[in-house]
Amino acid sequence: MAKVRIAIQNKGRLYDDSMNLLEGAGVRFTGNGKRKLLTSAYNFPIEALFLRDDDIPQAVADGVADIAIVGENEVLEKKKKVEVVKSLGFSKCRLSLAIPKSEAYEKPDYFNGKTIATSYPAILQDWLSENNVNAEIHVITGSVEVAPAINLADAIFDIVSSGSTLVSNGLKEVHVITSSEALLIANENLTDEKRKILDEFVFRIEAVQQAEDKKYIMLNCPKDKLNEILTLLPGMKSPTVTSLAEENWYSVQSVIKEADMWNVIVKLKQMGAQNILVLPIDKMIL
Ligand code: PRT
Ligand code: ZN
Repeated sequence: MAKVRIAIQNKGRLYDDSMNLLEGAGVRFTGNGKRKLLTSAYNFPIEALFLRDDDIPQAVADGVADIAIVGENEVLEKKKKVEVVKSLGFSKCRLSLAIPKSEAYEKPDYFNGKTIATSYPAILQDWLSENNVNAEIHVITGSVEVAPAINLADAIFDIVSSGSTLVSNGLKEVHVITSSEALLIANENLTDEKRKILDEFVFRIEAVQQAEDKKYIMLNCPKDKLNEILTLLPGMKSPTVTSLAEENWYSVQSVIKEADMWNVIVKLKQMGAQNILVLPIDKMIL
């Protein structure tokens, strides 16, 4: 039987979330096998190939791996032909231009005649060309943010997340060229058999993602409060309402967004709900 080979970053920022995603989708590897170059899952037709993230787009384009989890920044930079299957919602960051904080910035032509240090020359060059800016690109890998301080460049183009690396290097972010998050990508010519395995994998990921920001809520309420309470609880299709053994009392069950949870609970209590239970949801299939 065919196996789908998934490329995962071998260490670094994407590793833990990638492995958690596989685990949430029920894909299990034998304990000590995780850090080998190649390891097979024992309960799903997937094998994991661990690579540097820079090498992942090429590996997928060439079919060395069938699918992969990698940052959008690497996909944009490497310009390899791959299919983007899904955004995964983690490793969110932006790719921004930053300059010494004492400098004044108004618009892109600030960068005319300047030297910009970056590990993402292709993304930067596209933006410079689109904006008719003539700047010199200085490619460095790692510690790009120190380049202005040591006079290696006037500015930098790099990944920013909280912004604290820029601040501690006396820089300020002046323009976001693009944002990025982890993507599930695939080779464009998967066999039907591998495509079916990928579809099953995506189905499982989506069940986990659907459940992620949701809670299951259960409560009891008297009959005369029922209608008002139901207006607050939309549910997946509609809330489940069952009668309790005690006359004129109902049990209501529904799904709510975690972000709304405390708000909803306060209102439910005011409306006369009792015995409110909030439970985690592991998977959700719509
Ligand atoms: O060894 P390998 O080549 O595989 O790893 P790597 O060193 O190239 O990448 P790694 O592990 O650092 O990051 C992997 C991916 O995580 C990146 O390609 C992005 O898609 C994503 N990501 C998300 C980030 C960040 N957030 C991030 N903050 N990658 C890097 N950073 C760095 C950034 O380079 C800068 O030095 O963190 C610093 C900025 O962070 P703040 O919070 O101070 O703004
Ligand atoms: Zn890398």
